[in-house]
Amino acid sequence: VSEASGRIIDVKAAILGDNDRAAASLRAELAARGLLLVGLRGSPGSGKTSLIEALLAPSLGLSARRRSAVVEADLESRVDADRLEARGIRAVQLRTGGFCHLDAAMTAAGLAELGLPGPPGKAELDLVFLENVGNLVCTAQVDPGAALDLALLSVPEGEDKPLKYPLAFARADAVILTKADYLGFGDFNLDRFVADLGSLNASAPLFVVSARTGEGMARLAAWIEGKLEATLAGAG
Ligand SMILES: Nc1nc2c(ncn2[C@@H]2O[C@H](COP(=O)(O)OP(=O)(O)O)[C@@H](O)[C@H]2O)c(=O)[nH]1
Ligand SMILES: [Mg+2]
Repeated sequence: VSEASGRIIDVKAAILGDNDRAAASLRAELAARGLLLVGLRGSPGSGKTSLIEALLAPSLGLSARRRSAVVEADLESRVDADRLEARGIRAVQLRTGGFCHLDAAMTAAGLAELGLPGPPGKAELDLVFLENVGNLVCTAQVDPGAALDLALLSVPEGEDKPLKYPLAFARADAVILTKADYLGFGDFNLDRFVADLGSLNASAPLFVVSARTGEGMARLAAWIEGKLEATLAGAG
């Protein structure tokens, strides 16, 4: 039995290894063209699409200064892409057909729908948001090839989630606490959340935001803008 399960683990490691290589090469190619791909991960309903809408709202300036688009991923439907397009945001929808995460090949397929990466030289877009399937488990295990990995948790989900889903937060480049407008109405313990996050991931900045009130959005948009400038400066 242990030999059989050993073989299963080897297969998983090999598949993940292949994906890691594909994700790294996609990331390098996009960086060379000056395109910033920002991945978002979080549970269903954690506010991923709302965060993208808020960040690309004309009032923040990110969408005015930068050519942007969104790749959406869900098990089924075009709901999120339609929702973004209704707001004038260019979006393509990937249907994973039951898969609980995006891998690098799926990301590349979504980018191809946007005509990316395109011919050598500067990309035609500066900024693409990649909304992963709603899930805190598989999305943390499989690298979709984004340059920035944002892990979202919404206040109603509770402050204990980093302890229960450590990988989801440990590998993130930034952690976004969404629906901050609910802080103070329930029993979310922000101090405990910050302490637990710090023990899992000391380097990721935390952004406390609300798509409803706009709280924290300008700071997050400015952080992304800084990453965009670094990407453009480093492009070959
Ligand atoms: N109160 C509040 N509700 C929010 C906020 N952001 C999203 N929501 C709501 O949460 C629900 C799920 O949001 P959505 O963006 O679709 O989540 P996704 O499944 O992660 O993409 C929707 O009803 C949103 O209106 C927020 O900042 N505050
Ligand atoms: Mg969504």
